[in-house]
Amino acid sequence: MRVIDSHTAGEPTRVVIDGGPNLGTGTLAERAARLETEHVDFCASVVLEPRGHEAVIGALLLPPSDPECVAGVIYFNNLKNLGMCGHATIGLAVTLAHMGRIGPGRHKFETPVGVVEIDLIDAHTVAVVNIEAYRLHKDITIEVEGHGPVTGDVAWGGNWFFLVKESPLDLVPANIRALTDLTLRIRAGLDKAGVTGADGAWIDHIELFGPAQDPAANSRNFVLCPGGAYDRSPCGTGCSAKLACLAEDGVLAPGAEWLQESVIGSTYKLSYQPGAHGGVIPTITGQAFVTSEALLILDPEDPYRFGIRG
Ligand code: PYC
Repeated sequence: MRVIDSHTAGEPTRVVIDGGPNLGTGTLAERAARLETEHVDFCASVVLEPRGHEAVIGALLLPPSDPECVAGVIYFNNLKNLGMCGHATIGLAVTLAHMGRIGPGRHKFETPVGVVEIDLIDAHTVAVVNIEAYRLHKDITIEVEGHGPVTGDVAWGGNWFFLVKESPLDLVPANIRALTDLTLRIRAGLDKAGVTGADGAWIDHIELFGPAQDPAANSRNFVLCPGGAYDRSPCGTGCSAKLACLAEDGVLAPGAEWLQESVIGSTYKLSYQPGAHGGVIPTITGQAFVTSEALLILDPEDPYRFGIRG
């Protein structure tokens, strides 16, 4: 299996170029459902230790069903598929450019939650125009074990997020363990209170916000991902959910820029335009770098060829 690794603002992406499972035909959403239910070993072998680690996002490159798209892609992590993934879309664009498959300019990718457009600005810099993001609930208060009440918004940015405006802890690398523990407890509190996304969807990402460290940035965040890892980048889909909230609260005008810092200090430049259904169409601009090209070997005698599972 041939893979190309990259990181976007510190968050890793592993693009599977060939050697992935045959998912048949159909929409990306249909093929993604097959990947998640019938090819658990494949996903685990790509992203889990000993070849990967908890933060790696896999990106399975597939032929698109929409002829306007240059590529189809299914994103997955150490737990499940992701509907969309902002950092991995930037990583995929830079990877395709590294391979000579796309040049500067606009291109479309098909994902399980819709078509996204990218602008390859240079070899490392990509602007992603995401699917429409929106806020479902404002100011939901839940009880968090060992902490007390926490208030946040529920919003969609390609994945479901619970966004807490004022983090109870400082958003610094030294607090990553404590932030991970707190956000896991917030997620358990949401589950216990029965708070979900639309149609009962699990809110699998938790996002805390606080003051930026760089005077040029507007805000800093910490994002818990579904499998318990934290996002090293400011999280593209999380930023999309944030833009939907900023727009609805009247804090950011269409076209105005917002610089979002991650817990490690990396940044994305954000803006939005009004969406057709009352939400926003986010643009996320960031940089990715290719870090390796590799051939993954699954030796039938290797007891951990399908990853170390907890
Ligand atoms: O950038 O959207 C994102 C993302 C989701 C999970 C990790 N990164």
